[in-house]
Amino acid sequence: MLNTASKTEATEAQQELTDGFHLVIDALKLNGINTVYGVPGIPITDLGRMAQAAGIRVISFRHEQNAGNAAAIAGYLTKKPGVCLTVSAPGFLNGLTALANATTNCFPMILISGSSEREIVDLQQGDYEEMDQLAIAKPLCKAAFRVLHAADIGIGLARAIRAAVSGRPGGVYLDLPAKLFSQVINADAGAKSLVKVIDPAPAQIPAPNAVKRALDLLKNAKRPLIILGKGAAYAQADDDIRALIEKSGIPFLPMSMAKGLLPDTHPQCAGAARSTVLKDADVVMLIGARLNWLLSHGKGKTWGEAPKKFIQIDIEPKEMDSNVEIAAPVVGDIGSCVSALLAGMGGNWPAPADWVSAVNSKREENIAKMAPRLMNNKSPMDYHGALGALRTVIKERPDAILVNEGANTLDLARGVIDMYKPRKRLDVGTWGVMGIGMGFAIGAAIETGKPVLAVEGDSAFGFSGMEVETICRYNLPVCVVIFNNNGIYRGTDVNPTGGPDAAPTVFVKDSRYDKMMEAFGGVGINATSPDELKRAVDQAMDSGKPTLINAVIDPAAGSESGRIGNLNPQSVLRKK
Ligand SMILES: Cc1ncc(C[n+]2csc(CCOP(=O)(O)OP(=O)(O)O)c2C)c(N)n1
Ligand SMILES: [Mg+2]
Repeated sequence: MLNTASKTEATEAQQELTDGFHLVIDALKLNGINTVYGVPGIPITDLGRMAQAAGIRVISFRHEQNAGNAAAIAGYLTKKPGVCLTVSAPGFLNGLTALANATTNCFPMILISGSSEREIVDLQQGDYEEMDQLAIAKPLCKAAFRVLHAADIGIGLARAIRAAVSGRPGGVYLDLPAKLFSQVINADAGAKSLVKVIDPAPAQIPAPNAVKRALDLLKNAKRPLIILGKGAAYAQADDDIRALIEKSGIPFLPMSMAKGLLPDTHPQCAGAARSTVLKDADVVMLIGARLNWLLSHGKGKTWGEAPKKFIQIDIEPKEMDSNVEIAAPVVGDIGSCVSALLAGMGGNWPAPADWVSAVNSKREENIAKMAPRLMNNKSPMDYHGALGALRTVIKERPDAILVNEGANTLDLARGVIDMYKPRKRLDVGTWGVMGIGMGFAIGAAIETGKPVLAVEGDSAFGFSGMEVETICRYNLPVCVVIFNNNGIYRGTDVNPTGGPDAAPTVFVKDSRYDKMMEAFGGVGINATSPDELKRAVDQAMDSGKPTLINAVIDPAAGSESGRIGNLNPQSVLRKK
């Protein structure tokens, strides 16, 4: 009798089945991925439904690029890959911009996309949403994989996770053809096929002689400088980085998204003396910062005449000597490198006192110069008046997250709004890309639960503006402030022909973006002075209600391309 019963049970267990849908969900959950950002449609609609039913948070967007940006910033904030889920061909392509941007910025992200039938795609027979997605994704991300058999889903996801977060993080593409989802396998075999990734981003310890070489150079410097990049912020080695900087006494310069790693108000912060320190420093230590265009490639006018030596700390060996000679390369993960440097410094470290006081006086001079401009209460507002108000909002709420994009709106906010804590400033990053705004704001709100202030140029906002509906739908604590100057850079250009078309940089005058938020049940406010703006933002940040404030900025206040107008090619003919 007993024997028969156990036989029946065994047969039943053998017949228990699972399929591609469930294996993808189980693999995500097994690896602690509890949130997915995406847009539904064939072939992934049911995957989203089933994921939600299984307890995964499925955040549904209006456009895949914004879902992708949310996933990317989730990766940056958590050091776990953010997952974006898209439909085939057009949905995939919409998400691909975010994947490429994540890769450029070294944010760990996985774009999982459904795709059409391989047999038809490869014979180019015109399938529904036909596209060779794997081939297209490959050059734009760190790694790309396709899974054809349900039994390989576990391995496929494990490879994607490892590729995204180990070494230099980046974007990974995972192609899941429609047929895979309904493929059925034995449940037992399915469970055994799943892989829990152990130690997905193993520490990479720097070589002791590389650490010593760097410390020798730094110790003998007369005018040393430390530059912190967003790689340093990503590392979450905040205490050691702070200890290294404070023990060394060396002035530090935070790149945009590294602001707040140490407070911008820290006595060693050289943010307000940027041009002086870049010109005059003799030894520069880069921590998770690359010598790309944002640092003028480490050479030329910005870096002055004084000869310089560079120490570079980066996880990617190929980064060394990318633009100029690196005198002391230190290759390893930022946390391990910084702790090795700290340990090697010993008790007695010479503070470069003359240099520090020279940098301090320049900083104080520049801060004093800016102060009165930030206090003006003009209406319509100029950038400084409006930003003066927002600077106080963040000072009073150092835990809030600031998202920022635009041209003048970006460059001036970066300089004016002090940050006090690590990973609170999220912006256009390495590419200076417009369109990250609402995706980053939503991703940050979902992942951290903290209030988000998104300071957006009116053009920048337009790239992701429809997601205000998403913000309302999930009732997220996001306050969007649009610096409405009627256009790109300025709203004052005219069509030189006198024809009826507006100039290419100009938008509808006096638009009321606040009405967009009201359409979805959020709070919309039109603010015309810094005082009004401050009151409205305070209220939004304290209430946590989805809010959009249309901040009316003088259309003549901005400058072409903000601070990077020099990158515009000039027509010799036009100048004649
Ligand atoms: C994807 C993308 N498209 C276009 C650009 C070019 N671009 C740079 S800044 C900008 C908008 C600047 O205007 P706005 O956001 O209104 O800021 P403002 O200077 O007016 O404050 C544009 C379109 C870009 N950086 N990224
Ligand atoms: Mg504008």
